[in-house]
Amino acid sequence: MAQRDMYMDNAEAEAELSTTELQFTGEAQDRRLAWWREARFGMFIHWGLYSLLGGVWKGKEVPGTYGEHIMLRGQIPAKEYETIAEEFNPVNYNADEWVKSAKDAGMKYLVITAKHHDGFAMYDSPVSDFNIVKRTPYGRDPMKDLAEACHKHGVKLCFYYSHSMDWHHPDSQGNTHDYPGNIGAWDDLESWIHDEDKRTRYERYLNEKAFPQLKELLTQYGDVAVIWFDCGHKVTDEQGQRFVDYVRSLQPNCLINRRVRRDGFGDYGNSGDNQLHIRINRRDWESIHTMNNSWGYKKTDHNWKSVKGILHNMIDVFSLNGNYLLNVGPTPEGEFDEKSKEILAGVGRWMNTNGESVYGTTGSPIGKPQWGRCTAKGSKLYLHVFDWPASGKLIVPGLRSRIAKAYLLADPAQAELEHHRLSGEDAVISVPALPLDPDATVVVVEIEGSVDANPVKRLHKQDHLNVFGAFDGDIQGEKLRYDTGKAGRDVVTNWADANDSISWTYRAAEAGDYEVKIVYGAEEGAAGGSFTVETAGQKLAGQVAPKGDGYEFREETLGVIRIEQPGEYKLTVSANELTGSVLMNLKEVQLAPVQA
Ligand code: H79
Repeated sequence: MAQRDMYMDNAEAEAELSTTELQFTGEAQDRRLAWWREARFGMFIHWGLYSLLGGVWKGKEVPGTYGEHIMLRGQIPAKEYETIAEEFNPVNYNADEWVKSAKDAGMKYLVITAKHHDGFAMYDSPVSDFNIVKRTPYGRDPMKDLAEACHKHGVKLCFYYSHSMDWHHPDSQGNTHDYPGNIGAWDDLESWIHDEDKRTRYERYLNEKAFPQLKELLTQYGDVAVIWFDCGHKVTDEQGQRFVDYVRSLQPNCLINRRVRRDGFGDYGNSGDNQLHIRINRRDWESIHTMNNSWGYKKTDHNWKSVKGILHNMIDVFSLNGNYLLNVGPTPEGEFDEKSKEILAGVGRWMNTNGESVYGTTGSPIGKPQWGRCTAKGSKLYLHVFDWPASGKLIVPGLRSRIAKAYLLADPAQAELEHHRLSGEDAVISVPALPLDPDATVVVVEIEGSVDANPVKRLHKQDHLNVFGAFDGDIQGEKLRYDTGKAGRDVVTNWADANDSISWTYRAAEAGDYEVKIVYGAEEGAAGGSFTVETAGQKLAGQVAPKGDGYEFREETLGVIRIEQPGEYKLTVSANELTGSVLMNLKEVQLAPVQA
């Protein structure tokens, strides 16, 4: 848990903020955030000296996922790392092309690494000559061109600045291979805040480099829309607040992400790096994702996501009222690689047709429908259908408002789709036999009056498998907790207490039979036991069969349950007996309709 908390801020904590705290941040923040809430979609760019190495040092791949951490993971001495600058010459860099490709992909803002943890400034920094203008044959300031291109094309310019860590400065944090007396990469606050020497020297780094460089970034490039800070767990509340105040004093409209310190600081929050699954619909948050695994260019990283996967991920975030930043790691020559360009083009094609369902929208009022996701704007709901209904009948679950009109967003004629009410809670829309876009087809629903909806999950009797994912369930108990939500980690884990359970609420619109399946991982030698799945007064028993590392998922069919009456029900998975130190990592429960 500590490991996880280190580098993400807590998505759930906002719900616990008192109303006075919210009022305190209210109006000015609303004004600052207006463009950002409208924008929804941006580009992240990780580009620095590390891009030149592409994850390889002296012919060997350095361990670790992130190319931009090579200096630390490879324990490369600062003096040696400095020398690679002599080969950094991104002659193919064309700021206009970068900004245009962001714009073509539908992105409204761009966040670029002005300085990452390695301490190298990718701009003209009078404060530290460890910068691209002074140390490379390129000798120019790429941020100047980028600022111009952004301002020209109407894309917001934002800077990532590593404030808390700097592996080059002798008094900062992280680099103990050159500076053994420094604060280590894994050291927590407690380890140094009472250490006079470490604290004084760290303050010197802040005063000598971090604050003055921020001033450069906020005075040399015109309007900066966001300063994107990282690893705020490494600074004190007081230091974090100083960063906030300093940015505000230089550019009062510039947004600050919460990683400047932690919850309660800055303007908006972030989920974890590459976190795919998030639990709640919160105000003003941003999800950040790479196209492969690394942020900075890495020659050996070929684990590219599909356009469809990225689109589903993005739309999921939008439906939870979040913004989405998609990362590109340009090459040392200053170009986007072919694969990144291909992905951007695919995403751009979708955004070009469906952008209306993204910009200025807010999260779903109807929860997470089984067939996809939903976003909303004014009197329109945008239904993002991932799983097209074979019957041609798309059920809009929990929509109590009357539908005035329904049509396909990609249809320029906006031909009306037939629709009718199933009940006070549900409506149904007749859709064509095939989706217009197999990745995600958007159905627009115009409603009468304001939105009246029920977000409780509705059970489907045809077309869709009913999936109850761990991240959508509510945990009861002491030990059980949500995993990181990263790829393959969308489970509840640490099921170490037999009294713990997880449950979901759902609504059945009609009677029916469902086959119950459970999907879980269980580590050999660690997990094991028995459990019960209970719903609508019926119980099904199961036995955990351990296999692999706890994330090798297996599916087990437990039996059939019958829903006799329409109504709201609870589905609960509880432990009976633990035979290992934990029960299992539960991923999901499925209710598959059984045709009578
Ligand atoms: O910029 C990207 C990552 O490089 C950055 N956040 C995204 C946006 C990031 N910095 N740190 N982390 C993510 C989390 C990893 C932290 C650690 Fe470590 C890995 C702590 C210890 C091992 C980094 C490498 C700090 C010390 C070594």
